[in-house]
Amino acid sequence: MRILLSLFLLIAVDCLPHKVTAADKQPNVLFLISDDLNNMLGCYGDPKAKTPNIDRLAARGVRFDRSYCTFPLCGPSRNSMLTGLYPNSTGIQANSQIFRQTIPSQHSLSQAFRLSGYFAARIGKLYHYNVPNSIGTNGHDDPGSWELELNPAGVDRMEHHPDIFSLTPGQFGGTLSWLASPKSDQYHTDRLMAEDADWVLERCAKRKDRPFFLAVGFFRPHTPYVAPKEPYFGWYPEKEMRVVANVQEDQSDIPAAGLASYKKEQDKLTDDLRRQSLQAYYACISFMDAQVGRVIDSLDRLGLAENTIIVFTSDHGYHTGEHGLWQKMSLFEESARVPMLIVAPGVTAKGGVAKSPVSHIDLFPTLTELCGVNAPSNIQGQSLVPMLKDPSVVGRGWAITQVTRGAVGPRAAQNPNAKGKSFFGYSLRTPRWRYTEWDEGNQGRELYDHDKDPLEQTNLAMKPEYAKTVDDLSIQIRSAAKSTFPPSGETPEVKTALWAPLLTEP
Ligand SMILES: [Ca+2]
Ligand SMILES: [Ca+2]
Repeated sequence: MRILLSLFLLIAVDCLPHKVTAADKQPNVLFLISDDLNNMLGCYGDPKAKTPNIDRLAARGVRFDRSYCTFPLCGPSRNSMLTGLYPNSTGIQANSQIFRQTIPSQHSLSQAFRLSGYFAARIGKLYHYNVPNSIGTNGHDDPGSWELELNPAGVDRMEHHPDIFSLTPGQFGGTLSWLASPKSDQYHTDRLMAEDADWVLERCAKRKDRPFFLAVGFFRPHTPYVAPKEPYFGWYPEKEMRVVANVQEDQSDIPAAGLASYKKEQDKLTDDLRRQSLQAYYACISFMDAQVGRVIDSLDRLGLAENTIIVFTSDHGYHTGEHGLWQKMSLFEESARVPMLIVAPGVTAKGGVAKSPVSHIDLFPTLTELCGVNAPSNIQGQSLVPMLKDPSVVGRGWAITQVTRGAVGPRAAQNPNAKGKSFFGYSLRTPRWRYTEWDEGNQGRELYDHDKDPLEQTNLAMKPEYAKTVDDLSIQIRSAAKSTFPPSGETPEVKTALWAPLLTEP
């Protein structure tokens, strides 16, 4: 009888509503992402950047020192990161598209959390937006990814457009452009988003029985570089801004494809404009940093921090004159590298630094593992949980970034005037080397030794003494590139039309 009773109790205990008990303990996720932000941050060693809030976040968890995007452009990178699939598997290799146009039944990151019972909310830019015109709308968003979406628009979108300086007057989305705004933080979009985040977190704090996934996508420092003049522009006196020297000499050993992200309008840059541009970019980073600080403060004030995983990253890197390049779409370190900080209470060592190369593709399996959420079986990254526990763990040991040259795939169809043959460049980053092949080597190769040449000034690919290194890395990059495709080996096609929301002229 006693045995029977014990058995009954065991079964009864086993039948308790596990889901509720587990959900109680499932951590929340606060996913913070900045737009067009490179590693010009205090915690990554930048001598000028004033980023005290991102720096203190880094001190709370693990800073990934060699983290890379899969494609240095908003749309392809974000679709890849948020599906856990490389651009060759999402089929999204241009802006203004969403993976529902190619692989509609794939579950996105926040959707996987929703399917596990999480409340998932988005504030600002997670998928692609036309910046600045689509600020204040849903952009090219995925409605299935969120239960709540908030799209504030501040003076940067609503009032300042006529006053913005641009290399091409009237254009300031893809063109270098900036404005020191006379309006203080509280009038700007990114600040309004931080206030919305506070409001959402207050709601979440009242519902501790339901874990949350809150994603906040800041628009700065994407062009136009608009931030409050005071204090941020004042922190970076124009005369103290650097201008990259010896560009012509540096460019002499770079294949044409490696420099093809240069835009003709950038011929208009004088050294004064280069300094002003850098001042404005830094000012936007510090303004965005202040908003990150507000969101972290809200999390702390509401008592949510001890059970909330925090991620901070950017969608890709950014050039500020290195190799004569500006903005994105190159395969150099500045464009491929991204900041990546992860704070996982009870898991991460405080102030840890992981040096082995990792990728955005790794965020999906990391977050689902930390939260006990089911991930789709076809995602392509590695879990970073072992590196969070011990930052010296090597993991996969490399990261691959790709980019298009000419027009490829659906873009070519839209742009019949595109000249010449289109092709891909792939770049592999190992702890020591950056190795790049343009059109499988037909349009050039680049090899940089980061042990001796962290600024990638000397291309070693054609030097006889590096022939063996090039051969080895060429085999490795082909194998890595192959792993970015779906099992079919075919990149899915974009099947439905494009759209671009515009707040003021719908
Ligand atoms: Ca971007
Ligand atoms: Ca060079």
